[in-house]
Amino acid sequence: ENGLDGWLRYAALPSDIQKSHATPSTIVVLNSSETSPVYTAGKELQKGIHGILGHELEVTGTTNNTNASILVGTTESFSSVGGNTTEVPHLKDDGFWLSIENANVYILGQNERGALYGTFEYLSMLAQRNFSQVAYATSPSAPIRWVNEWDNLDGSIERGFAGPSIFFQNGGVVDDLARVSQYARLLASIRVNGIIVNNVNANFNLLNASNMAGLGRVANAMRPYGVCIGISLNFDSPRNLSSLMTTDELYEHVPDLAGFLVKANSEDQPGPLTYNRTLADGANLFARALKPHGNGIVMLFRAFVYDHHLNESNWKNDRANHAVDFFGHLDGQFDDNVFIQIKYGPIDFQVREPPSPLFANLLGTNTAIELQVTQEYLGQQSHLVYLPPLWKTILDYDLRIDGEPSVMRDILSGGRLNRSLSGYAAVVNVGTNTTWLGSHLAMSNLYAYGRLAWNPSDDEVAVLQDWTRLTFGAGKTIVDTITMESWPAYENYTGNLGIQTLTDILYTHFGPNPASQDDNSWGQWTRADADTIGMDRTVSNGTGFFSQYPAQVTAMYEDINTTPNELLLWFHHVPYTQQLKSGKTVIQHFYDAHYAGAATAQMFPTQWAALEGLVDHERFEEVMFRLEYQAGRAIVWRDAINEFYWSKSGIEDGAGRVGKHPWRVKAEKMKMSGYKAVPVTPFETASGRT
Ligand code: BDP
Repeated sequence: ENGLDGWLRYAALPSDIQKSHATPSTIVVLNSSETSPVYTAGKELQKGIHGILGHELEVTGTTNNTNASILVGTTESFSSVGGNTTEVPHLKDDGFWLSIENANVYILGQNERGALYGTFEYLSMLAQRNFSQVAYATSPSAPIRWVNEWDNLDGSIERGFAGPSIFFQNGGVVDDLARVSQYARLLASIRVNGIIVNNVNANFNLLNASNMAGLGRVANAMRPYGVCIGISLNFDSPRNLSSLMTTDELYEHVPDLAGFLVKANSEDQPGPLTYNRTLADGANLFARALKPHGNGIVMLFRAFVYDHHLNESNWKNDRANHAVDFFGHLDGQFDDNVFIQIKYGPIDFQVREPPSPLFANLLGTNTAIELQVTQEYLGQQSHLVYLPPLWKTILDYDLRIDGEPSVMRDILSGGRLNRSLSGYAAVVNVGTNTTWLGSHLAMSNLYAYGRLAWNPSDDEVAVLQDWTRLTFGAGKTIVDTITMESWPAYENYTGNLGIQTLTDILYTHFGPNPASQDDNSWGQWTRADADTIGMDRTVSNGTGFFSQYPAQVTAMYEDINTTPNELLLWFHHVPYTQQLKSGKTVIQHFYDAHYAGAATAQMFPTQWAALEGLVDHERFEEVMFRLEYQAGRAIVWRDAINEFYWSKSGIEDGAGRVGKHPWRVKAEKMKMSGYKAVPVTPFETASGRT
């Protein structure tokens, strides 16, 4: 088991269960060409039922057999062969109807993609030993459910932690696209319908003739799974490429193009502001090139625009304000096929952020949320962090627009603001490693992303349990073990109370480096000094960031007493001795949380050890290796952060631990044969503080 099939392993059920289950005898696939998702659905049913139940089933194209069968097709194709669809309620695009009555199974998609999604749903039930009789319809919360890959043409991946690109190498598209098809299969099974295949820091050479043809091949590889490809564009391409393809030429190769994604005027990328045009002018320019090619082809324009040459002496120039400063006044000026793609928080994929207030400022504009599956600031797949609880803090957040309920998931479904287009994007960055993300357990995040984009009200623990049953097996010990409290632990040992993940900010975004969080031009500041810590974002004394939220939210955060603890330092600048509601001081809470988080991470290898023999050896060992690493790194984090603030504030830990490094195996106590001691930067990550 090397992880390649992810959650689509179709592992055989025990033979007594296989035998006791009434199995359909044929698979009927209605109206499908070989590149259609319905055809894929037939193949997938064959493969899945063979794997799970051990039966070889025929695929036919006709319904005139009386034996129990699985029928898969669109509602339209079913009606056209005389099928009765009166039971099927209204389905949105990509939705499906699934009816299982003993061995009679009907999987009817609103479109071909929906039929494939219903097929994966049925197989997921079988693989999880769920043989219920059901009849239900489901439709997506939002039409855009995309992934973004930050792959470069040379095969490297920005913030990718699983080896080189499956799409590109040496400046062009790879020859063998087997991994691309396999990825499309995984994406279809979680109902992701679009993918941006190249980095948002886009290389204009993507648009040369040979790469256009290459993109055509990528689109061909993904099409049978209903995954449409799109590309990131560099705003300056026309200036850099002598012979530039036109949108028409691109369509010759990719007739079902999903759309474009543009990062403009951000982190040294060019954009419309460079040419004295507004960001809306820039977005509309691309949108109008796409428009003639049909509805549903969209232009995603990223809201990640900020000044990264900030000077901390002017700390009121708060990076958190920038998205609304740049985009708020443009509301209503974007064409109807433009989406503004907004990172979930106002800064940048931190371990805890409030939702971006831009969602409450763009009332007449399509928006999509940008989540991150690749764990850039969250341990880079070397730390287990199950992300959906973090995402839920955003999706369940009520922004109180005009004093009315305005829960983020209702804004994203288009319902709250009456938008017909809305959506989800996640930066995933899979690589050629057989685990896709570099870690078996990290794949739970990709799985859960698709599930939540389809239905953001799904329970994140139930989703993780489904993933676990599919990926490792249905045993209770397995399911219970993998429900770990990983995100709260990571937050506790890296940066709690809303201070953000205290990583090295300048490039790696990995290990602890709290000093780099101030004195940088990127605006990710903690404002820590000898006596105080936290960003004052109040309207009265601070950066005024709160004023970007609707009034009720502003009022809650403006008052330190109604600001939730977990975001306290995100919003307020306080003395280390400030008392929290628990009675603890800020600094003591900080110390304690770092010990608690590291203690939780120490438990992970022990918990995992219970699965020896219950899961396959290969994955058991690989996961154990990572969890042991995490346990060690959690201690490094704990001590580095605590000692940094201890040195800064001079305030002792009430429990007397800081500086003593409980449970830490120190390098200088080990026998160092062939190694020599070197000074470590930053000092606080070193054993012995030198
Ligand atoms: C930051 C990443 C950087 C990306 C940027 C973005 O560190 O590599 O280019 O976001 O989203 O988080 O554009």
